Amino acid sequence: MRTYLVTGGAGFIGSNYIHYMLDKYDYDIHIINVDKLTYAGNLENLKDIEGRDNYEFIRADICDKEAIAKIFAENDIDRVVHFAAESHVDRSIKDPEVFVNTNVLGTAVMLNCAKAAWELPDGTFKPDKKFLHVSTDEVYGSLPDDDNAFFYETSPIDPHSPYSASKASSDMLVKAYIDTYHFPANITNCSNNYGPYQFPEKLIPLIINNSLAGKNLPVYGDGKNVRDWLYVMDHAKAIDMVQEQGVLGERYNIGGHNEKQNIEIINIILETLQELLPDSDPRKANVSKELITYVTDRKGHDRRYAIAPDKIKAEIGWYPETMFKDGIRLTIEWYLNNMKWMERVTSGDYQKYYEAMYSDRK
Ligand code: NAD
Ligand code: TDX
Repeated sequence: MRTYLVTGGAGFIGSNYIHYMLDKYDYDIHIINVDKLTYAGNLENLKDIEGRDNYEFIRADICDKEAIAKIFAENDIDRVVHFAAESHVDRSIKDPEVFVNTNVLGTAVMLNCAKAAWELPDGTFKPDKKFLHVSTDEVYGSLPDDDNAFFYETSPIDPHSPYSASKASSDMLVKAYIDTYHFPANITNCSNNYGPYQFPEKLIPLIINNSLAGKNLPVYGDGKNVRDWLYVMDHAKAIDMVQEQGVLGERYNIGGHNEKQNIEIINIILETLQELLPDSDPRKANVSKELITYVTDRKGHDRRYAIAPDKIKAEIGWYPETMFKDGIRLTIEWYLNNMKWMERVTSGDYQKYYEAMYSDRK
């Protein structure tokens, strides 16, 4: 039975990945979820699997060398899937330091502990040990408004925000371990994810939540920035396929050729909510294009992201299975059916954060 060490498993993508893996492999794998539970970590995302004897949660900071080394010492880890990170660009603009700590130093700790646990006296590694570093398309910077421009694995690394700079740095550290030690790792660079359990600081859940509450829908700049949206379960599947079928040492882009302007996304959400909410639901009257409010642009706002997924398709056979029209419907339905989750997440710290982030936007 393979043992997985998943970092950041209480966050958005990590919790969806754990669900995906336990659905797929059931009791054939053992998962250890290591998460610090920052504002973005929510164990409620995993409450349906609590108590399974092949799933275990350990609260730890990936920057804590001793805690991470102890987990490797006490368990024969076969796979590391490294999600844990500070992930929100706006937060990184306000407070870059924690991004450097978690994303760069935390990744260094993970690499070092895995290397120490897996390395043999002759400098080679124990067989069938693999580390997958989950990264982002934002490391490639920004594309022009040109429908034929894409990010390839060979595109220059050109990050702009403190978030993407910290992720690019962590990618480089993984590359250095691969190049220097032949460390058994892969890097994946994925486009914007959407789906259940996403923290409502990110565009899609924020727009769903604000629409239902009749609050303004803040659009940064002209609303024409483009993101390439991928349903989170398609990302989870890609990670598993890269780890099991990818060539060690290689980087794989993950994305679905699903580029949309932010304003298009907002309009689709409003239309879908209008369709899904029954006339008897008082929130239906709140859902209106009149809520759309253009606000001060994000500093250094990347214009367009678009992934060329040619390599992962040709070499591994992965392709996105969820059409955006289906994925966004499933996502909105999930939020409508889980309003208690949303209420708990948006109370407390998140509200304070929201005020701090938006009070100075006119
Ligand atoms: P998230 O913010 O929802 O979750 C991050 C998780 O990491 C949380 O559970 C948090 O508690 C945990 N964490 C943070 N700091 C930690 C630390 N020091 N020690 C241990 N745990 C810590 O993020 P997400 O959207 O799920 O993203 C997961 C990964 O995927 C990140 O590495 C991110 O860069 C990458 N990624 C995200 C997207 C996206 O669209 N969300 C796209 C591509 C890549
Ligand atoms: O209120 C908003 N208004 C708005 O116009 C918010 C929160 C966002 N936006 C815009 C900014 C972006 O162009 O929407 C777009 C998407 O914004 P985010 O949801 O903040 O995502 P993004 O900045 O694109 O980064 C996301 O995708 C790549 C994740 O947060 C990263 O972790 C991932 O690496």
